[in-house]
Formats: sequence, C-alpha cells, structure tokens
Amino acid sequence: MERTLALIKPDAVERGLQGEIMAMIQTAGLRIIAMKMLHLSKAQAEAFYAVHQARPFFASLTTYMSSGPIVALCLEGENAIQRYRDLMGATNKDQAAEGTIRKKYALDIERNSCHGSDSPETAAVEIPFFFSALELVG
Ligand code: IDP
Ligand code: MG
Repeated sequence: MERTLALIKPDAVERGLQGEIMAMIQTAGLRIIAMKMLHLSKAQAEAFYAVHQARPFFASLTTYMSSGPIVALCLEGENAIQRYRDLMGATNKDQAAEGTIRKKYALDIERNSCHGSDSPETAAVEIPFFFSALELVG
C-alpha cells in the first residue's frame, strides 16, 4: 500500500473541475484519504516547489500556484504514486495520452491542472506539507 500527494491546481479549481477530477481518481481505484481546499501564499508555493528553484519557470510557476485556490488530496492504493502519475498524463498536455487528466483539462504546460508526487521520497515530504497525521483517514 502506498500514498501520494495530489493537487488540483488553480486553473482547474477556477473552472470548477475538482469534482470531475476527483471522480476520475476514484474511478481509477485510488482512495482519497484526506482532502482540503486552500490558497497558497507565494512563499508557500516557493517552499512546495523548492526543488525547481533553479528552473527558468520557477517565478511564473509559483505566481500561478498562488493565484487562486487549490485542492490538496492524499491518495492511497497499491502503487498509488505511479498510478496517479499515469492518470495525470505527461507534464506537457500535447504529449499527454488520451483519457488522462491533463489531456482532458490542461490549458498549457504550466497550467496543467494537477500535481502528483513523483517518488516515495517526494511523497514523504509532500504529504506532511499539507496534512497532519490526524487528517489522514487511512
Ligand atoms: P510534473 O508536474 O509533471 O511532475 P515537473 O517537471 O515536476 O512536472 O514541473 C512542475 C510543474 O512546473 C509542472 O507541473 C508545470 O506546472 C510547471 N512546468 C514544468 N515545465 C515547465 C515549462 O517548461 N514551462 C512552464 N511551466 C513548466
Ligand atoms: Mg514534478
């Protein structure tokens, strides 16, 4: 059993897509064991994406991620990290497979509607960024 951190990003929440994206997650057999809506500050977005701070898109990404509300979810299931990455599709929507969240909903490479942890080590940092142990209903 594995856990991963999923975010529904501001572009998707702004369009009211959180329900449809959560339905896709549940249809894929991943259990939502924690959920909250919040609006990150610029500093919080910079902390969350600190691994990307040297990248040319860091300033734009963190401005976008703090531009409106997001939904944070903790997902649980066998191989949940890779299964949710597969459900999201490629970072760039033009390379995302049919039936993925990003193929359906992403607007461009930055405003790509969702985030998912990319490894167990990342999930172990990203889940507690948003949720305390008490909030995980596993
Ligand atoms: P991922 O979300 O598929 O794991 P990462 O490479 O970790 O992709 O990038 C984090 C986020 O940064 C992406 O989801 C996207 O919002 C944004 N991003 C990635 N590459 C670019 C780019 O080349 N231009 C603008 N934004 C980007
Ligand atoms: Mg990533």
